Amino acid sequence: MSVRLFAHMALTLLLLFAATAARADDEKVVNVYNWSDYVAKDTLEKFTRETGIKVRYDTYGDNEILDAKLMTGQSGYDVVFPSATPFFAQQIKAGIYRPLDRSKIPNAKGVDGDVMTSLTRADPGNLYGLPYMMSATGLGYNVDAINRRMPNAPVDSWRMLFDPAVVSRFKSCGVTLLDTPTEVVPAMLTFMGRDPLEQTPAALDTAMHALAPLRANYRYLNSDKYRSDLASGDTCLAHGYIGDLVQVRARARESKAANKPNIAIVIPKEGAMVNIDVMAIPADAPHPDAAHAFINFLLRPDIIADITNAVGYANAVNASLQYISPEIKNDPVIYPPADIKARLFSALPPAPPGFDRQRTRAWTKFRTDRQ
Ligand code: SPD
Repeated sequence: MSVRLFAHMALTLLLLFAATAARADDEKVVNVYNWSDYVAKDTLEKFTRETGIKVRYDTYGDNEILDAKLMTGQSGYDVVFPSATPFFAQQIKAGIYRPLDRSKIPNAKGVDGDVMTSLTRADPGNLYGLPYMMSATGLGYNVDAINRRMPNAPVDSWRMLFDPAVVSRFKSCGVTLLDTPTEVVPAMLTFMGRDPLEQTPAALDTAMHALAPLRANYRYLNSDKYRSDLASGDTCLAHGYIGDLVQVRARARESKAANKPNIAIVIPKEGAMVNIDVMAIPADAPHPDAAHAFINFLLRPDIIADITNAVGYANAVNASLQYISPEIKNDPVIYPPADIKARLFSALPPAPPGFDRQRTRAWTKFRTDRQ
């Protein structure tokens, strides 16, 4: 063998080795994009300690933000957490997810069968997602601020947000709405006694017409900021995800402030939407093995119980109940008893063609119209 040929072979081998090593090293990372405040303090650290896989973690506050990133493609994320309907369902149809390899997620066996069945509405055959956390959407309010302004306020009703004679009483202490029509429109339709899941131009028009004159009563529309403002007493009434409101209530209770707010949480008596956020892997995820390992870790009963205890959202792993604190397990807004469950409705199915754009346009106009 000539010296030249030998040198060439050696170089090729070296390059091959370097490429394999880089790939292996690369697999030691998982890029996660999740809702804010949706894991326990030590979840990511524990995962890295046990698996050697480093977690790069980003957060968002709205399905719309995640959707825009995923639909553009090459997000670089390995695990994402969309809400089952309508977002995850639509994204599956767009072909942006990779089927899960269940042999790499043995803990999926522990997921509640009924929850898996209800997920088939979004993910027929349960191919692409596994449930993470579940919650209704409702109201959180500052008990003293509301009582001072309206002693007999209908606190168990959507009237608090949508009845002009009621919500206008709270304008001065700060009322906020979630910044998504997929939550606000169904809530308004429920309040009006209509089918909350109707996605027709007529239903959208009805809801938006009722909302328009109320706009000046809402200090802002945002799906993240309301939590710190309600907890600090800067606002007094918020439309929010129940788990987030549970965190607000805990934060307010722990506050050292002399005038710390007393926060109450309500699932309105007229009915409320409940949704499941799922874990899924984008088709172009750079580290699919690490992604499977991460999902499997999150589904471990003790790990997901720690998360439920920390974030105030219910999970679907039955064996986790033994690790969940009695305070959380028995909280009727987190694990609702049968009478409350009976008034929850599942989230919106995918919208008919063209409707999404129409709804977004109506929402953008509402958001910017301050009157
Ligand atoms: N901080 C976590 C928020 C999770 C909210 N889930 C959204 C459900 C949408 N219907």
